[in-house]
Amino acid sequence: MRPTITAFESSPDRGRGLARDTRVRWALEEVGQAYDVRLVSFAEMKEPAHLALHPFGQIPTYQEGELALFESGAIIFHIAERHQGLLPVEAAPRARAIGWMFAALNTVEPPIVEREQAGYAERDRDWHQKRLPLLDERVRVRLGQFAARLGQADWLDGAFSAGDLTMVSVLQRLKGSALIAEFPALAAYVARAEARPAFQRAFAAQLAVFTGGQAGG
Ligand code: GTB
Repeated sequence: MRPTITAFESSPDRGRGLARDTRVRWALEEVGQAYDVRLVSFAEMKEPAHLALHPFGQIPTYQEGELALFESGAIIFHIAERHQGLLPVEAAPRARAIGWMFAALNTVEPPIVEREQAGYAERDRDWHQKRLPLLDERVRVRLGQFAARLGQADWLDGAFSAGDLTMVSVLQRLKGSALIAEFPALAAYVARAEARPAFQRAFAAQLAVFTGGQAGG
């Protein structure tokens, strides 16, 4: 059954692909599953109809028949479980790939989001400039640890997996920052993933929402 996801009607990132519908679109493209997109405004996301789908009033959501999901990680996992191509079939590498999804969302993403949000929410505080190096250092530590594990490999554990897709989606939030530039192997990892045709289609689809083209896959 063709799923429907939600995305921002007007993304604050102006089509840079940083909102979390992009990672869901990418997973759907990787497995060749066509999908529909329902665009929602910020006001609509807080209304009862959307809150019934997403208790926190956010995007993305995912509907497939009777099934309604929220949380990008859970949605990617569901897509990867239902289709071939994003999770290894063999139990041990499959479990490791799922572990990397959790690592991306629980260990790497939080310091990145914290640093990003400090940029908008605390900019005017007199302590902001003092706190920034501490936030940068937390991100740097995680990137260094992750870069050490990735080494010179193309992907985390052999073939590209949902673990790579989730990790790259998280690292993309640092694009253009000096922090990712400190780790050329990570910048190359992101670039390698972004060169995948499935990512290109997902990116183009979310950009089309901003430019007024056709959304969806
Ligand atoms: N943990 C949830 C998940 O992974 O699905 C987080 C979902 C989430 O943060 N959704 C955001 C949202 O709906 C959009 S992605 N926010 C509206 C609200 O909370 O009211 C976060 C995001 C938004 C915008 C940019 N940007 O413009 O650069 C980047 C990322």
